[in-house]
Amino acid sequence: MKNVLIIQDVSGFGKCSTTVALPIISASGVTGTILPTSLLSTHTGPEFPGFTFLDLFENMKATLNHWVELGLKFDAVYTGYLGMAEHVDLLREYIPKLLREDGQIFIDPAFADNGQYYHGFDDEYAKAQLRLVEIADYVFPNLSEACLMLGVDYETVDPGNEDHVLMVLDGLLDAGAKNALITGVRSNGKIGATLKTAEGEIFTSLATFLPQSFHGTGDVFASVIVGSYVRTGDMHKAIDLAVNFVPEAIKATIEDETPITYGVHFEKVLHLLINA
Ligand code: PXL
Repeated sequence: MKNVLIIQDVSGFGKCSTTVALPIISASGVTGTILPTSLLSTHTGPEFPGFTFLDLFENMKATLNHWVELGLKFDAVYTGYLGMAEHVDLLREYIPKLLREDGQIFIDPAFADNGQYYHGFDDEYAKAQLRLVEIADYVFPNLSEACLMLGVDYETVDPGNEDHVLMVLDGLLDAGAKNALITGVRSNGKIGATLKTAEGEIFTSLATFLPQSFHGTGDVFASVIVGSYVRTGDMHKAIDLAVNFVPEAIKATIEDETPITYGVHFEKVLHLLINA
């Protein structure tokens, strides 16, 4: 059975990062092992002022050393929200020691949206994430994260303009990613993602655009791709699955009467991932 090392924060309430990645990867038929980077009461979005934050750097170091001593090896490593730029050097040192020779590294920078950094992040954090992009087999930023990492003005990039999207993808490949995927691209009223591979292949997948937006959909999207790709080895299928899964999760959330602060109810459509 394949085993993915998920390196993200644990936010107790609000459904994002590890609490999204683990169930999605399990439903995909892949084991998830977690390395928590930080522990928060909620995510850091504006709906939860006063959130708690505990950095777990020392515990990460001890855990990684323990796993190296045990000789554990993972089929893939998937990083998301870290919380501190200092984590990057540690991960660059330890990921190669824990990854099988044919293993894959997936990097979801997870630090910005709509051109704005999430609470607590800045240009230094974007630069640190770019150092993870250097070692990525696949990197999955949204346009905001890609622009902030590459020093491109977000306002000048149109997610509906293929040339603009390709320019940003080329920037990520030049930064060292073997393959790059931009999420949130738009075409003919639809929304989706465009992949550019090391070989120069371009693949776009689109689905219905729903105007409602929920926190955590980026984490849902990346986790579906990682789970599906690690199990099937088919990246086009994994992207199609993720692009279509997110609107299904949003529709299921809108039908529910819980408040928007409860996040996206991906649990209602997890069955779409079983044996997919
Ligand atoms: O969904 C990305 C994410 C993950 N973890 C934490 C966050 C966010 C986005 O705001 O605050 C703690």
